[in-house]
Amino acid sequence: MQVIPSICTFCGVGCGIGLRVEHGRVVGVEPQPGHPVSQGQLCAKGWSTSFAIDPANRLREPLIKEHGQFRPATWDEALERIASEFRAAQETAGADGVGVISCARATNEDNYAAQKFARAVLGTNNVDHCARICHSPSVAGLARTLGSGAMTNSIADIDLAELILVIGADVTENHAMIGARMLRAQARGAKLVVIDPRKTRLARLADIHLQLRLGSNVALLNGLLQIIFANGWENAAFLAERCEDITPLRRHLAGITPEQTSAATGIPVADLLRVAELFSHSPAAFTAWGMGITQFQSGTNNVIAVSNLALACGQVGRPGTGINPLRGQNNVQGACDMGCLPNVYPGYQQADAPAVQAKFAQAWGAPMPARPGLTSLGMTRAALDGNLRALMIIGEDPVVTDPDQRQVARSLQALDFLVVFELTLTETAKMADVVLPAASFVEKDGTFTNCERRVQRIRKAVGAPGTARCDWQILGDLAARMGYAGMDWDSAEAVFDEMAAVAPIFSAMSYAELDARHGLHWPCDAEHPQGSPLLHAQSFPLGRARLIPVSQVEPAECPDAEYPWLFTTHRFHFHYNCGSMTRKSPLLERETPAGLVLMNPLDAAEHGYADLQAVRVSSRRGAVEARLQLTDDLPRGMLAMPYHFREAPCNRLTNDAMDPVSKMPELKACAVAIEPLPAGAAPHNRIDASEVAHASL
Ligand SMILES: Nc1nc2c(c(=O)[nH]1)N[C@H]1C(S)=C(S)[C@@H](COP(=O)(O)OP(=O)(O)OC[C@H]3O[C@@H](n4cnc5c(=O)[nH]c(N)nc54)[C@H](O)[C@@H]3O)O[C@H]1N2
Ligand SMILES: Nc1nc2c(c(=O)[nH]1)N[C@H]1C(S)=C(S)[C@@H](COP(=O)(O)OP(=O)(O)OC[C@H]3O[C@@H](n4cnc5c(=O)[nH]c(N)nc54)[C@H](O)[C@@H]3O)O[C@H]1N2
Ligand code: SF4
Ligand SMILES: [Mo]
Repeated sequence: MQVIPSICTFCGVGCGIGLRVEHGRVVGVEPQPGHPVSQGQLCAKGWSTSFAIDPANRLREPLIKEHGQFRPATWDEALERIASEFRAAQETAGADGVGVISCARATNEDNYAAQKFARAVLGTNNVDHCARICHSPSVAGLARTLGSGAMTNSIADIDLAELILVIGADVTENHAMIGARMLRAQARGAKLVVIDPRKTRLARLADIHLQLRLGSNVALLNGLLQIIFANGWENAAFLAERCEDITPLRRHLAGITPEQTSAATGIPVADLLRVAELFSHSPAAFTAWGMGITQFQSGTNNVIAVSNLALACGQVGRPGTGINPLRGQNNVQGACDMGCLPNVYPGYQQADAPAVQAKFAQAWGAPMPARPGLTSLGMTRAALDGNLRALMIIGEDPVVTDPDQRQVARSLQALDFLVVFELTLTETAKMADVVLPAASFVEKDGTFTNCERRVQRIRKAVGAPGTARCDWQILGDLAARMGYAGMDWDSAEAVFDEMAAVAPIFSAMSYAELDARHGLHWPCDAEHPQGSPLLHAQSFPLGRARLIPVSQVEPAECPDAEYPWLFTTHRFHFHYNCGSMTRKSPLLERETPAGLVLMNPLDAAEHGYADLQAVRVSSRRGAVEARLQLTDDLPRGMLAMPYHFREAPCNRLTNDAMDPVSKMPELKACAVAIEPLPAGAAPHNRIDASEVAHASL
């Protein structure tokens, strides 16, 4: 048996795996010994990788829909159809009448190709990906406070931290190897503080759990900061040396009392005082956050409030500290870095800057679009309005993972043409006119960039099933068919080298350098040839950092007489996003086999519900049936669902009210009603999205 070193395909931790290959098949996975991130361990999802990519579960040939049914097609026919449909859409609706949604699960090389295809071949900046509904508020918020939106420190800094502050992240479940590292830090004496409305596993083990009222993040963070200012616990030297004038922020917070903060958040004054004192006095505090603060209409403000707190206490720019958004997908950092965003080119070069446009027009030999493009939800809305006619989705399943499923289904149906590149026939792929089989990460060379900006190599271990191909190859062929010759690379390495030549933050990276060690952190250039595990030690990209006054904003939809329960969505350890990969594993499927609605047992007793009872949950946008699971993880008055289960799709309920800055939808809060199903009835939901688009749910 051969063991080929690679990187896990699931979350942004970026664990090192070995692919066990026998007779041309990946038969298992083992941890890479000595890998600096995973240190010889993997979580349950990593161990179960071989099911997720098994050829038996995969698309093998292109499919074209005729009279509502898919039939197999040749690559020639499928690509010709895509080329002509995209050209036709642009003739009717202009260059911006088409769009590309790229894939944070695919490689940097695939993502570089996707945005180059959008800009150089289609002539539009309509390119985006799932970061929009993930960490876009972190990117927007930190751009305003520091000038750069990535993790400032590295995962290894957890080993050096004296205090770890986790806000709105369920780390043991979702970034399992980072969660384990935090618990090891606590065992050696670091203090662990968790801010979360649920009693997560990490919250139960923490030294202090601030179980705040859901959505009261800015009230809490402002309140902590006011206690720090009132007691003179801020880091005056750091503020004077590294930050802009903080007088406006001091004034903004001056009137707040700990009692008011306690009333607004539900947290006892004594706990507020203790956390403010611990955080401000710690020699090194590592701050990390996730979807519990970004997925709100106040997402950008929430991130700014975290940044304010860390800056005021000087907890950034040194080992063991940092302002650290825990990026979710294995390569979501990379998809952003590659420029799969409507406003930036590779390496965060601004799409509306004439000098940048001129640079890429010259490098790629094609005119560049003048204006920034639409976001992913902007594209689906434009489809409904008839302004976007053709869409390419490379490895995303918005029918299951975007808010307000019926609206998403209607948008996709309103398109003239949809093409999806996928490993399997997802709910979104079922809606497509053409589906292309994509090679998975074990069938290609390339790179993934984990949450700490570490670019790591993945390697082709086996051939792809049927005629499946790498996303960058498919895009290159399609480009040639559409009359553009600048994407005819002969290897993933050639794509990477072209990328490194146009994106200064990668200029000193090459496959040889990445192979020689366990990857490199960007920026990696002439000044930092060994990469940059720690950012902002001397100065910030903005020069001085900014502490910006922000105020508490409640969720767009709060419980009322008609929809009396607060509803939130989160993740389970054993399943990953739309579930299209982890649910192929019988081992993972055995652990959490189906959609559940979580409820506090005291609420159940009061309203007469029992564990595993079948219920119907409804919001202003739709309804879903599932079974109840009683758990005191949840506070009273709140219901929660995971979003991995296509047959119990919680995104039928969620609200697409958006953060005005980042366009993040409010996936963490809306209002719902619940009712029992008749005795003996089992939960049942219509799954077919084309039916869902028309049904009254
Ligand atoms: N097992 C597994 N791992 C995954 C994924 C997966 O699907 N499954 N997905 C990956 C992806 S794409 C991402 S982005 C990451 C996401 O990882 P996380 O950020 O951990 O994601 P969630 O579980 O959605 O939400 C995190 C926490 O936010 C809390 N929360 C809700 N509202 C509030 C609030 O108002 N304030 C605070 N402070 N907390 C709140 C929830 O209770 C929850 O515990 O995980 C990645 N890893
Ligand atoms: N209610 C609710 N909804 C949410 C969230 C939430 O917390 N609550 N979280 C949001 C977040 S943070 C995120 S990131 C999104 C994730 O939403 P999605 O990106 O839609 O979720 P994934 O399951 O990761 O889908 C990726 C698809 O890519 C395919 N794939 C994997 N590798 C490749 C490849 O190399 N090439 C191609 N072409 N395809 C590939 C997989 O088969 C899979 O179907 O969900 C969001 N939706
Ligand atoms: S922690 Fe994340 S990267 Fe590591 S094995 Fe688990 S899913 Fe894979
Ligand atoms: Mo995410």
